[in-house]
Amino acid sequence: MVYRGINPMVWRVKAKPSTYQCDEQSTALIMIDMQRDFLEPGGFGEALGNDVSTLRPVIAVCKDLLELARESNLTIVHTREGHLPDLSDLPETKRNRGEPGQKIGDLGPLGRILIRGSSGHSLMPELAPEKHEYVIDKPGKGAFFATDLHGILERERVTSLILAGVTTEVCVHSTVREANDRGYDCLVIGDACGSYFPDFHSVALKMISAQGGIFGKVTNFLEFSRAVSE
Ligand code: C5J
Repeated sequence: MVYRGINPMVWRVKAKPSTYQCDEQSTALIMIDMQRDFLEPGGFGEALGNDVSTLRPVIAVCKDLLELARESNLTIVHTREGHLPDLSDLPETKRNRGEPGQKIGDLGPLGRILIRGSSGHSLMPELAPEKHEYVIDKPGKGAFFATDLHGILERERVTSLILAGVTTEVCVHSTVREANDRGYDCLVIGDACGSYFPDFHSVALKMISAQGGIFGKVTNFLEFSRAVSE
């Protein structure tokens, strides 16, 4: 549980489609699926036929964002997509989808692909969680499905979410949509998100901020850090 002061700092972040406002006490950073399985060769991302090097620039931005969130005392949640070793939480449809060279649960260079406890499932070492930070293991794309994320955020009295991670159009998008339906005010840090498909990345961000911010708002790390240090 993060310490709560009496007068929380209010931040106004330049964002699309309009200024996003939150305060340090009711805001959490949700760092989505920054796992070796998505970012390193030999993992799930590559097994699906993707060039994982496209995601590498995102690591440094996520690291800066994580450090800023730590300095600002935000509630911090890391998520990891993955499945139980006996695959009991893996729908057949998900295992069979995409005809990857190797499927979820198969043995690859990073251990069993997308299986909890394998080295591919772990978070990138640069973004390793600190002891008091939450780590949510999720079997789906959205971070609220079949997890206790909503309960944790309610206990922490969090109402605003800052989102980053991979991939923009899949797990980030699914999580933003789920969060929006649960009443959270979402801000996506665009350059702290990444996709194997640059055009999907930019369209996915546009889809969030379009129509008056139908799912939330979008900014970049520079604007967020400016607002926090003002
Ligand atoms: C995918 C994710 N792309 N974390 N997962 O399968 O976005």
